[in-house]
Amino acid sequence: MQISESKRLFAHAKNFIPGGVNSPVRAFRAVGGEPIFIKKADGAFLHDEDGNSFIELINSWGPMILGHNHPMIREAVLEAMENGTSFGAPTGREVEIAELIVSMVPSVEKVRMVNSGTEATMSAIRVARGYTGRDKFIKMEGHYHGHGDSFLIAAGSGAITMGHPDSPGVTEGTAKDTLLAPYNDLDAIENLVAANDGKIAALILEPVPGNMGLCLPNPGYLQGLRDICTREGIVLIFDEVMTGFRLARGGAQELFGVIPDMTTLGKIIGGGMPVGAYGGKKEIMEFVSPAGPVYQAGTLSGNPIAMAAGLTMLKYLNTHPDVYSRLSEIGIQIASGIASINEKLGLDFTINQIGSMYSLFFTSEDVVDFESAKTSDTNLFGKYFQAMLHRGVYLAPSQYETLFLSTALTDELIGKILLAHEESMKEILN
Ligand code: KE4
Repeated sequence: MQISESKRLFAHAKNFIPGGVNSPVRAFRAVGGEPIFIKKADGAFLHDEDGNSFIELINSWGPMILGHNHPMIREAVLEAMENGTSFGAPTGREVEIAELIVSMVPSVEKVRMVNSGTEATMSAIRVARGYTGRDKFIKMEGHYHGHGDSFLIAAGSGAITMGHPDSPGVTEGTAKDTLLAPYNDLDAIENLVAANDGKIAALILEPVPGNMGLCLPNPGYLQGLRDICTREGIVLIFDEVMTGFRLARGGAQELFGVIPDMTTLGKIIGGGMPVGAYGGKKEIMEFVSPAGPVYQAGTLSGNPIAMAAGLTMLKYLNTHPDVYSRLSEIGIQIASGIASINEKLGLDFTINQIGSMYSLFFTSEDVVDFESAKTSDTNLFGKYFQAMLHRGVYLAPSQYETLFLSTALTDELIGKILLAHEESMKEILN
């Protein structure tokens, strides 16, 4: 595979951008080789600067649930551009998307638009602290809630991929208010609550975590968290930046029937443009300035171009619920196809899949939390990543990421993915 233009661009980029990329996991540090520079994308394909094309299973880390460069999104953006790109003043579209989000996401009675998932989670924790008057919050080991200081403790995604789950630059003063528990362990939560009586403002988690690779909640786990938070007056926050509008119209909270007090959203919500949001119960959201005292702001929050893209995406998902059954079919087809190939090859690797998200772990252990995810052979994963890339399939460049499928994947493309998988496994294990 010819990648001279990507290599040239990467070498040049490193003169001006730390590590040559604007988000660490893109640098391929965990999988070897150098990043591919993308020129364009459409449907299920990425096309790089050297003319290579890839069937892709990241979809911009989630947003491209309908495939890349969807005509209806492109048209909506171009139409909005006619009227200008940013006003810094309220617009009708912001009201329309807020009303739609409230109608789609069960926990959201009021919502504030921001520009990223990180802004959403940072803001949600601040509001929960302002609402309860308490300082501490609980996060799960291996979960990733963006790069806000208080979340970069035992963080997943790029933080663990780069080997810095506890990032330098986060002060002791900040870290002391972040309490950690293993995912899928209710006893650990009870112990933290007992040891910090009346001091915990919030519990935030990825209800279906994708940032240590994909894990599933044990039966009753999410409801257990709900019950503890209700009993203790702790604000339960579902970080649905990944799962929101992906696992169901109303995200994981709709799928599992457990309703948090607040929800953070991102990725799909912007249709590929920079958008995040946080929302929840009216009585909590009324604490947000200017309605209440908790300050949060943003120059480009509710940007008209981003709102046009996001509104078009959400309107489609809201009126085409069949998308979710199709995405689940695709997820099951790929995961079961991989499982049967692995069985034929005598391989006992773990696959976790739900809807249009899945992860292949290079471990034979069940992967139910951060510790079990970390038993994976990340070197072997790196070889697999490169073998698949050279066969035209673009995966997330880290074992500690989930894959995101789109409706652009046809049966023919799924067949190509499974063929590439079989050939790659034979290559790396011989
Ligand atoms: P952003 O600030 O990257 O928009 O969102 C942060 C975030 C918050 N919560 C969850 C559950 C997330 O998955 C994310 C971001 N996800 C990563 C992928 N694991 C973004 C990719 C990257 O960091 O480049």
